[in-house]
Amino acid sequence: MKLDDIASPKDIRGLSEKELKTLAVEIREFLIKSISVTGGHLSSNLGVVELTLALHRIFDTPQDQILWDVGHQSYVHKILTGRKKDFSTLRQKSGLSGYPNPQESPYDVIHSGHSSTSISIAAGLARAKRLVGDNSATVAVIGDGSFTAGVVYEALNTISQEKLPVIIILNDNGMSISKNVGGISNYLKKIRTSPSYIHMKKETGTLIGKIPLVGHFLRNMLYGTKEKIKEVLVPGKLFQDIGIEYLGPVDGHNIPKLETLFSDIKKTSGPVMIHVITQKGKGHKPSEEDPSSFHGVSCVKIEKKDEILPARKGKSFSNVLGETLCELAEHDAKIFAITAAMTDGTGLANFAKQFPDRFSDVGIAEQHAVTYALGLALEGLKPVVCIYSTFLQRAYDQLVHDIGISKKGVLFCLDRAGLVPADGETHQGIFDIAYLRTIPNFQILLPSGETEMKMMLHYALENLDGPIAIRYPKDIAENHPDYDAFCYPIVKGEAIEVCDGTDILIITCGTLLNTALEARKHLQKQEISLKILNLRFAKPINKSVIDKIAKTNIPVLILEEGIENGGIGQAIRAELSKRFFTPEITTLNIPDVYPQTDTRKGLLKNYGLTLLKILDTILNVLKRVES
Ligand SMILES: Cc1ncc(C[n+]2csc(CCOP(=O)(O)OP(=O)(O)O)c2C)c(N)n1
Repeated sequence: MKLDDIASPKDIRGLSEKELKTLAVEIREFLIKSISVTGGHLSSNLGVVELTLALHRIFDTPQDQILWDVGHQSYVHKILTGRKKDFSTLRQKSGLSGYPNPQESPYDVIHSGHSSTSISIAAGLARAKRLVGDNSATVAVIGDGSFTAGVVYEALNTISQEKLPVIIILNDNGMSISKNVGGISNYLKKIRTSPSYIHMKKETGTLIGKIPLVGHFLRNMLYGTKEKIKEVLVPGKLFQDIGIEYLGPVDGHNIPKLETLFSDIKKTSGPVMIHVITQKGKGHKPSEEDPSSFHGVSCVKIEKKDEILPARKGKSFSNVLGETLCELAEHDAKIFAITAAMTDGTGLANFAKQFPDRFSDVGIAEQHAVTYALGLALEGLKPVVCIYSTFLQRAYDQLVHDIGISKKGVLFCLDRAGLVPADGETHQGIFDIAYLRTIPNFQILLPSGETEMKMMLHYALENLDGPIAIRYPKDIAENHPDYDAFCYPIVKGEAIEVCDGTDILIITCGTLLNTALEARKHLQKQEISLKILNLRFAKPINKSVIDKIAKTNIPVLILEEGIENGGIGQAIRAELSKRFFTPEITTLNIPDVYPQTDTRKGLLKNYGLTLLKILDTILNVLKRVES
């Protein structure tokens, strides 16, 4: 069977063990080749080839439902469900999503991208199926990294209480993006390295049973003392004790073994967990040796890690954060950095090495990360929670209830804020300005480039008498040559008049300031003069700033990389509406939609936030005002 001949899981169900082995090799070769061109999640997918084959052979998908937690490891599933031909478009505009997407295929149950939701969804599905007598299987495939999130335990509580027939496949490779952390992770490791209960139960039992005369008696005695033996030998006792049948650990690259287990539990009437051990990056030496670097890659040369392409030109905002935080922590022993499983992504790798006593990776536990920071702040430390904008959404109540009310000094560094390329709607960082603006006592700052980012970090850590957020995009932190941020010290709520002009006032902040300055240069040639106000703060915006805007007698264009509802534009309009005079205002931002997969440039263009689009808008506004 050739990989190209697979149109659906039906095509793999009759294959021999030998054919499956060949197919697994072909799938790996295809993944490596294809991701080397498009980029994507490599090592996680290489690790689940056999697991995915076994699942689709034993379960009657799509009637039996498989939920891929996070969904970044669903590429093999996509290949086996007729989507191999689309892999050249992976993570591109109108292309194949890098995550499950029900609009792509009936085999994808639900959109995902954020971790640890699969067991809760499976619980809901299973409960609903019970109501209508549907006995199709509900399977949640979840990695050990995703298994660190609190919501997983809320879901386990329900499936145990309601005895729901949810089948949990715990895909344990010992890794999150980086090494998995914490007590649960250690517990799983203990199981991984202890003798297998399945061995004891099935193989020892069978062997003993074969002993002439006494064998049967011995086996019964063995099972008679099962409870005692369990205490010593049963891995996964924790799960057994909360009412979830635990089976494993089992080699996740051994298809016959996996299939025997899956067949055994396929028609389970209660919750079951199968603990599957896999190797992240299997079959690609560089990924096997360094699965973190190959977790998510832009493009990859097949042989060497150091040939990851493309080499990014210039420092990213994440780099600037990491560097500056290290510099500041050298002189300030109170600085303490926290990440939720994103040490590398947020730029904290060096900080973690340099200041291990003042660093904590809490696993995929954003809610806990926020409230943990409050505890540190109560003891006088300066916690810096480094987190992606999209993942901080998880912790809204912690922000409101724990941080906002206490007014304690916690700095939030929101990476990947704004429009995020390649990952699609699940990872957009466009909501943070709106959700943080609703919370009393928060300051929100947006740096335009490297210098302002550094200044904002200094400002925040020197004035950390309440919650502060600095949000910045997945982009290069470039300083614009026409704006020397150093000349303007940061003052709470104060905006900077970057340049004066007579035709239109541009109000903006963050990296859009650089685009506005480019627009100014272009329009100078047409003798159109732009006045530019860099807000710096999305909150607070001082009354004096609003007063100045209110007095403007030229049209205003507000540029913001965030959603319209609850955004900066709306905030300014609301303040102005309290005054008698309001200037003519146009706003460019993201409307009430989930932006789809695209490049960052493509996304900015879609919402009118590129240079050309801004020039267009300015000319249209001026035309409208003239007529
Ligand atoms: C709420 C949330 N926080 C962070 C992430 C970023 N993230 C994506 S995959 C991943 C690691 C998941 O580890 P695991 O579940 O063990 O899967 P593996 O990649 O090891 O197969 C993380 C932290 C996310 N997707 N969702």
